[in-house]
Amino acid sequence: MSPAGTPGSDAQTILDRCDELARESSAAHGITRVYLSPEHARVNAIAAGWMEAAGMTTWQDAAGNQRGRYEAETPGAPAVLLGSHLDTVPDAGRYDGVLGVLLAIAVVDRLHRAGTRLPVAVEVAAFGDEEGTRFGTALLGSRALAGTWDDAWWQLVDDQGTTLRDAFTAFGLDPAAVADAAPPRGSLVGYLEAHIEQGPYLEEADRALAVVSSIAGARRFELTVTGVAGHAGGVPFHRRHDALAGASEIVLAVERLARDAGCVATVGRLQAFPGGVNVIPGLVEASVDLRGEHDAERDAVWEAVLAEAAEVAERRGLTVEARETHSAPAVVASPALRDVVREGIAATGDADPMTLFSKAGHDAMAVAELTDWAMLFVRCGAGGISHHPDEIVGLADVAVALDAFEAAVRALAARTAEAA
Ligand code: HGY
Ligand code: MN
Ligand code: MN
Repeated sequence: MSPAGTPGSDAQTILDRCDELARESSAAHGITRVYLSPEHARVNAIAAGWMEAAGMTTWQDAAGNQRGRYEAETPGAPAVLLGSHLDTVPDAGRYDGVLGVLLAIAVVDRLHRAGTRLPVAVEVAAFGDEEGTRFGTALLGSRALAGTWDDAWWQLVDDQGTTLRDAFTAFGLDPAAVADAAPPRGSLVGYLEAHIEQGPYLEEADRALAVVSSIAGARRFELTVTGVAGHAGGVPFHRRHDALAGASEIVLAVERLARDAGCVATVGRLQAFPGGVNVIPGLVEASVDLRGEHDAERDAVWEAVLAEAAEVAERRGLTVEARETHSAPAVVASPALRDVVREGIAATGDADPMTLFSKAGHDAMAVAELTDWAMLFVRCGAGGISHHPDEIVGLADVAVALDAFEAAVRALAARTAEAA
């Protein structure tokens, strides 16, 4: 095997596979791959082939997640679950989620090539819907695995009007069997996820890896601002009820209130209707994504946003309605598994691993309902850009991440055996 971090190495194979999966997109240009799409089915099949080549038995679970299991020295032993997601945001980068799935498969491939069987099995989950791009509510795949599925989600519809229920059946899944995605209670010893940082801090610190302390809790809303459409020339200002002007004040309030509270908030989508250049907008639909390290701080920001929106509505003669579309509480990594990731990073020669709080959401937020979890962050370059085609990771960083991830898995297996 080529030395780590060189062409032909395991790390190069991982990057080549990221490039291969990047070609599976519904868009003519860029990477867009959503839950229960033909592209989702194709990347599941490709990942299954790589899992099988790594000595795993594979299956697609009842929620469309691609799964694999590398048996323990004692068949049927509890497993450490590794994973991340294969779905993307629109016009995505090629490493968000995908790198974590491929690092997981590469760890198993190393064990398999070495003929090693651990005291625990190693399972991999390639989750199908971390982003929530298609149906608005995120973490659907990992929540099914965690056993926290909400039947109210069956009525969610995508932008074509297809319900989640119909998308399930079109993908060959049985909605009534979604609970089968959850592994038996007690069958997991923990969940480890490797993921690109999606931020600038590792690059600024000139470090390759970090252990994650916690993940911000996120809430998403759909805002509807209703005014009165009218003639762009004929209606004097004092008679206007301009939904877009009002919504614009609210967007700036979202930014200011979140920033002042140390949270983050984004209006990622905003549409004005009827959309004529010479028509005063009578209706605006906008999204709000709001996150905080602590749920209480985040929720206080939302209350302040609603209060300011009410003032804008009153002053401008508008109505403002907010509908929550997603909510995931902040989660703290389990100390024992965080130590295992720290041990893995230390095994690569970084004696004092960096710790980072994740403002980006991850499947670990959902899996936290089922088992202990920890995450390994990998530096991404170009200022940490992500959710963008310019997302980038370095070959050497992937190599050291693979070494750290393998060491963390071996450490968790050893600790589990000692504790047995
Ligand atoms: O939005 C997030 O933080 C994640 O990438 N889904
Ligand atoms: Mn993402
Ligand atoms: Mn991600």
